[in-house]
Amino acid sequence: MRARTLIVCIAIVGAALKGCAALTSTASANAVAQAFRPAVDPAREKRLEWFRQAKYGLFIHWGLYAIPAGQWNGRAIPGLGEWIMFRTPVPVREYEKLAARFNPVKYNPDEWVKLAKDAGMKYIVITSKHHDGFALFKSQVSPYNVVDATPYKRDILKALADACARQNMRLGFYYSQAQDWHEPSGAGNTWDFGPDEKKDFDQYLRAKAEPQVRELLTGYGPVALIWFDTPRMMTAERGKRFTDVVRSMQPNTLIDGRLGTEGDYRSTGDNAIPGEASGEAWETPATINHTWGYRVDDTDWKSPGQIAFKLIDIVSKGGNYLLNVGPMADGVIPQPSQDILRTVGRWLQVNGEAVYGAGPTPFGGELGTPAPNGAKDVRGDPLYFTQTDWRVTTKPGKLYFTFFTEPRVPFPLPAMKNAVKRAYRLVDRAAVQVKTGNGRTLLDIERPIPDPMATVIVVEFEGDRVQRP
Ligand code: H79
Repeated sequence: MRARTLIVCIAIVGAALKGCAALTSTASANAVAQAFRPAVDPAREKRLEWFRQAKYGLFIHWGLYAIPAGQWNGRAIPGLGEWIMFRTPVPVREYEKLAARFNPVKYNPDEWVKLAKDAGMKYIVITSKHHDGFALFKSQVSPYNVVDATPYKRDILKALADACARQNMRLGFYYSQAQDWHEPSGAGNTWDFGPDEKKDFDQYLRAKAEPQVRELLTGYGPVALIWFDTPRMMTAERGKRFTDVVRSMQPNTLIDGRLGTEGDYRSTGDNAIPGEASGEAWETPATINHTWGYRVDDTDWKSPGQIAFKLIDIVSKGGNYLLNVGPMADGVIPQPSQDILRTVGRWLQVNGEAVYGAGPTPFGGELGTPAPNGAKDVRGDPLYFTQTDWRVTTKPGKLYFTFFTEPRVPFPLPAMKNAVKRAYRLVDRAAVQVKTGNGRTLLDIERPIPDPMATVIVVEFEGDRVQRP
């Protein structure tokens, strides 16, 4: 797929478009995303205020699957690390034996929160229970949890919630509401329990999923959000039972876009970045390599530059970036993940003004163009020829141009009616000359740009918002 993408890029994009380009897809046709239908709701807008400012969060996938780390009986099981029980498949009676080996003595939640802070991330979302059914918190309704079933015996989430409270970090919980491969009536485990259609799914929801979500909203302080996933068999009525639990217990807690009924914001597909900007609140969950749960053999990390591009790209389209790490079974986040996050964090320390609280591009031409003939990707979403050289984010009276490659000089601003007051480099506030030529406003950007990873030029203009001609 990647090789083909490259060839298509060179053959078509190279001829048709200026600058470097890559072929990506949008998530707009994603079935999950379509379940979300936003209506104007002042209470929701209020709940979303922090989320719209935050822009960048840390996703953590951790559970029993970190022990096999992608290998079962010496054999590599392809796919996502956290899906190993399904893909092998492993019977419940065998998989649950992993709990006796879960003893993450190096787990240090204060270090995890500090890492998120150093990375410039403003919220953390951790798997409280993934599809395998194992809870990282003490539960009264199922003994299949870290306190009752492991030698570690301590509540992972409580320790993380305490560390987040100490360091003023927002914390949310991923909860797999529909799939639960440990339970006879949960969705997904057909190898032990037969087809889903024959299960008493509501029995599972009432006996485990709903009460566990209640537990998460009880013992862990303010919960920033609940991140539901894969809404199989989730009717609107079933979804509403979860909404009622969340709203009645913590009215400020956000609900993501994958519950199966309306949530507070749109969730794109996994790793799917839309092609265009949107004013609604949305979030892309994404991997830093190719798996969510730790796999010993997945060392294909995205570079800090790639992560920075995705972050600015997403912010310029109005969204949030929820970037994942998969800690190892001993409680340590893989060093390469840490290094990558901290490198991007150092860039954000200087350039964060272009990210936090910034709005989407008022232009859009810089994002690229849809592929001709309505071409679709494997998901069925429209293909985009994405431009990768620069992006625009905004605040009242300001435009932030982030350049990922050396810009063409002089750089012509996209057409706008507002007069430009001044321009400067964000890194050192050095003035950038503003000229006009052929009716265009031009920036005399000094080359080479000071930060080869990405350099931000701030353009101040008359008025609050850009007026297009
Ligand atoms: O938690 C992470 C993933 O485990 C979860 N969402 C992110 C945030 C997720 N659940 N389902 N999926 C992602 C889609 C999974 C698709 C596959 Fe498969 C799993 C492809 C291969 C294994 C299911 C089983 C579809 C084909 C075989």
